[in-house]
Amino acid sequence: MKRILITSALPYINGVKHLGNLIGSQLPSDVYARFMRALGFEVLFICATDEHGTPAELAAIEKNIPVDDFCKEMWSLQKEIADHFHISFDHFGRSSSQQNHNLTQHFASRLWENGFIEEIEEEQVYSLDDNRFLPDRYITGTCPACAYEKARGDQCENCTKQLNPTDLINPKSTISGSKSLEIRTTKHLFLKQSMLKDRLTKWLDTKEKWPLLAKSIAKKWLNAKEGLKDRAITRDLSWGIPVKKYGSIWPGFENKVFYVWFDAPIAYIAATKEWSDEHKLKESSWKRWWLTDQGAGEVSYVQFMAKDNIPFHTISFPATIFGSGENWKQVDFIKGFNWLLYEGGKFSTSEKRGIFMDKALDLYPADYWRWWLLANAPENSDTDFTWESFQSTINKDLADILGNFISRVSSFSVSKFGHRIPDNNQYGKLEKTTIRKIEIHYGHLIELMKGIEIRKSCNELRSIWVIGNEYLQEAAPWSVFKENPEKSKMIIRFALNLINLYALISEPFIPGTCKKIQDHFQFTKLKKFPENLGLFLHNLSNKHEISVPKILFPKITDEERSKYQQDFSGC
Ligand code: B3M
Ligand code: ZN
Repeated sequence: MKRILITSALPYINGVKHLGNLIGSQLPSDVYARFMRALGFEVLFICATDEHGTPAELAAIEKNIPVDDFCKEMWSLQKEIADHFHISFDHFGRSSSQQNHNLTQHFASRLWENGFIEEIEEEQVYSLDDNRFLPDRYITGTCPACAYEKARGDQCENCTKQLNPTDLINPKSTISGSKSLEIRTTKHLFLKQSMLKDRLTKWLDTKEKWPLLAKSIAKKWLNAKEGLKDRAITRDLSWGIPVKKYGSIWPGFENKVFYVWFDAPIAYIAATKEWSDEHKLKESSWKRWWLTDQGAGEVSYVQFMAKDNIPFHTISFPATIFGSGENWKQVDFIKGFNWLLYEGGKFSTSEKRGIFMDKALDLYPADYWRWWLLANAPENSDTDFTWESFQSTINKDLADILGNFISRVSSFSVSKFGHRIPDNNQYGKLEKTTIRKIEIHYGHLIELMKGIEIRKSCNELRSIWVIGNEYLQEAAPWSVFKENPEKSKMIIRFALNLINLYALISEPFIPGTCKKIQDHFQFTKLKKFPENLGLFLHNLSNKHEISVPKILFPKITDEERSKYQQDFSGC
């Protein structure tokens, strides 16, 4: 497999995302994309905003602007923030694009043709004052089981009982607070997933290598006691993709749109087409990533997402693809993430608890956040962000280990040998054993990244940085200098080569800093990682100019830590 298609779950449009969202998909997918590019794979890295559905409508109403203007504004804000976090998307599209309208309607038509869509009449709560049908979770009332007063129409948060809106005592609309509700019948399209159960099961059985999280969630749904449920793929809303069949409005669905979870995954494909349209490429350039009979057979497709998104990606979207009867690429590997907690509790937008992506960048450079989040990625269980941990990780790993190495080496070099790189490259035994040690960890790092083991990869990278410090300690150029200045030249030259290596291979993790280091020392920005470390560590030439960079990672002080702990603890 020489080509890798990578998608990050689409951030929902209704607001700026928090750090938990960042580590749940965009950030790990970025590290993976960068690393795979550096290994020489042809990578296409796609994301988009997920723009439809009731929460988007409500957020726009709150801001008092039309929902399409709201989405446009939020899309550019989210794109800008992703850029500041150095997320290297090849394209950041929008689920509301024309391309996605066309494709979503295309999929629905194909599913209909193949008998996987059924029209079903349902009873649903209609709010007279809001003038609309209410989605279950926009109805609250008293739980019949535990008397909790704020139970939602889909579930009671207090006793976890699954509810129907009609179970609630004293139901009201959460949008307006109105109690003038009535039951009306409405017609929806249902995707008959149950008909595809065997096909899905067989397909999932071939995914032995998937992480447990993704597989177990998928299996749970497939093998649910009540069977695999068919899903409504339309909604009584105005904001969304119009329900069309073969290009014209689906009779009876004039005032309805497709359900956001039907069109959102299709937007992975549509955003790829957006990318190709934007760059005025041939049709074949996006199709070779998505259609197995047009080149996508040799693509490895990897999706990144938080655990709550897994059912839609392992059941509903694959069912849509299978049901179309066309040669669309199915996902090969799903990397799912658990929750990031904030100081022992949940991140909460409404309670202003936790750190949001825009605020984070006001406090510290993107790489501080990237490093902490990656080194602590919630891969095997939920993980707690604490300010203590953030402070100690950044101060230790980035400031004391990596930053300190670079500043010690460069300042010694400048003070003893001036602004040219010292010219002795006759490495001795210690240098050779150091290279061998690094080679071992580098090999692990590559294997771990190929398997998308983010935390473990960070450990390997950190070990490679530590080896530099240990080398310096043992080689002790400052004492060697007194008796043997030639040898200390060699030591420093080797150490400067290590800096060159660090700036290259740390790039997927902390790209902002690595670029800074490369610019400062005028290192060549190679696109690919070296295959032979021994050779690479001889790369710097005599002409190289050396000076001491400004402190790369100012430490996080106790005062800062306790101030921010206060500031972000919520209202
Ligand atoms: N928009 C993520 C969320 O808001 C959701 C992902 C869609 S991926 C197709 O939970
Ligand atoms: Zn209850």
